[in-house]
Amino acid sequence: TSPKIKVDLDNSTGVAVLRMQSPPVNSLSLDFLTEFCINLEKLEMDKSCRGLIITSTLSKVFSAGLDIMEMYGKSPERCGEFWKAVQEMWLKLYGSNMATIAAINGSSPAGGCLMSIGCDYRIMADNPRYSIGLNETQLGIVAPFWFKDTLVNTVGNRAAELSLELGLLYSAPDALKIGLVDQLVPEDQVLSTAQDTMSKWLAVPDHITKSMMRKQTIDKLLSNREADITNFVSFITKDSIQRSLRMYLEMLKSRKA
Ligand code: CO8
Repeated sequence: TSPKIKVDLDNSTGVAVLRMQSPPVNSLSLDFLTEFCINLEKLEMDKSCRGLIITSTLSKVFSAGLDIMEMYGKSPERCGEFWKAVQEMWLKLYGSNMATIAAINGSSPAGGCLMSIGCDYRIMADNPRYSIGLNETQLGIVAPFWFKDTLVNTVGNRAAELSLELGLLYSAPDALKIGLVDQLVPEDQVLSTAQDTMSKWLAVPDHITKSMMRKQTIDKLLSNREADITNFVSFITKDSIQRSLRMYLEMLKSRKA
């Protein structure tokens, strides 16, 4: 199978661009997450790499979030393995020593939003048709505490409360208003703006402050990792939750017709 992720490291700037290239929607399957983590680990260990920009090669979609097929009709063991990979992706990204920028050039629901808010800064295409948010409640599922924590850290408690309880997806302009993204630029300038912005982040020569800001949130998952997996598996394998997921999948398919 062809790689779902392509990484280009510019040795002169120390900035890597990670492109998600898994059609149709860059959904986060177990294979995708594994590949993502391997790439992140490589960059993290590479002393010459100090900045990471994450973007998508697909038109219209940054990432559709967790692959729903990984949560539907799968064995508890497989669900556990999948969830561990989701945790790992977030731990590596949120805790990265690199400066990280999400160049959001399309829609970014649920897990796509988690990936975006795992970065230090977000630049989104100024297109009202693109949306971003933690819409889990609309699928009949509950965003885990560390999704919630990351959102609270990004937009504050009140905006996070509204956003999570209603499962809101924000259009790019609305996302800017609540601070879910930091900047909107024309679609063809998303990556170049990310490159320019990165130089500002790299001019500040430490990641200790970043770690100070994020450590508590990360430690909370680290010390509850197994319980969080058990919790996910028992939740997602419930008949009622499986029914919700099936209905949501059917809705996604019928929307197309
Ligand atoms: N997983 C699997 N398949 C998907 C997903 C997904 N997340 N999203 C889309 N697809 C499929 C569609 O079903 C469709 O399949 P097919 O071609 O066979 O009909 C194909 O991808 C293309 O999708 P669209 O036609 O919808 O493409 P568009 O370009 O029109 O729209 C969007 C792209 C906006 C990304 C749209 O597909 C969308 O809204 N997708 C759903 C996004 C979503 O709600 N994801 C939530 C995933 S759950 C999650 O990430 C966190 C879960 C936390 C669990 C906690 C439990 C305790």
